[in-house]
Amino acid sequence: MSTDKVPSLRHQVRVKVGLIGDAQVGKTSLMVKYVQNVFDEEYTQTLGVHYLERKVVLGSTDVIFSIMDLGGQREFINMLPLVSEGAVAIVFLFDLTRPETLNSIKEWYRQARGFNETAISILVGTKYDLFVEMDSKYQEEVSRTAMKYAQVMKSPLIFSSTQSSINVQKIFKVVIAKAFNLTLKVPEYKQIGEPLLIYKSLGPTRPPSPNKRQVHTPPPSS
Ligand SMILES: Nc1nc2c(ncn2[C@@H]2O[C@H](COP(=O)(O)OP(=O)(O)OP(=O)(O)O)[C@@H](O)[C@H]2O)c(=O)[nH]1
Ligand SMILES: [Mg+2]
Repeated sequence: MSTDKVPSLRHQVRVKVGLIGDAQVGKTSLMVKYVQNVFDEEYTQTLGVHYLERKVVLGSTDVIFSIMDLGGQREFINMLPLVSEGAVAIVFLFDLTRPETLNSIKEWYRQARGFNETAISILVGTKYDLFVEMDSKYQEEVSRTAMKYAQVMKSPLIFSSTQSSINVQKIFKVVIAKAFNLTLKVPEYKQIGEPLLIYKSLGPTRPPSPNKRQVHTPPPSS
């Protein structure tokens, strides 16, 4: 029997994703959970930019997520171009228990857009596990405000909990669906009080050409 290696016909696509938002909203936790499946209760401030990769198999294509997470302290703002430029998607994160972090999104969005006009943007409210325990009036107010922001930003809206593994994988599934114009079979959650997952009516339904989004598809290796 021949043991010759069959030449690989797999395509590889690199998808850069930037994670942006105020300090302690949970950017690093989300990235580490998605890539390494661990969660740490303890806070370690990100000094500058933190980078991790994860491969996702999509039919005959390997999607390599290059995830860049920018420390939320203002002193690292000079590294915003490094995280934003060439990104296929920028995920804007705010802490659902701290409304001021949602307010900050306006400025993060304005500045990141200055470096990248074409990236898909996604708005993510973090720490849903804590939020769901809070006063229902508060939950309603924050949810409605977040929905308005998502509409203005033309962005899918996702509430997630890294601690309780809620909607973490789905954030990246939505990135792939939007970037490659694929239909996602994940049900939406649109009712206030639920971990919101609204992506069908928000964000691009037909993305610009892959070149514009800077998705690099090298020829299959043989
Ligand atoms: N309860 C709860 N805590 C969380 C969640 N996600 C993150 N945290 C906690 O929030 C704190 C801040 O998380 P980080 O991921 O370090 O925040 P960051 O946005 O990277 O912060 P900077 O690096 O300063 O920009 C840590 O103590 C985490 O354990 C979550 O989903 N639920
Ligand atoms: Mg961090």
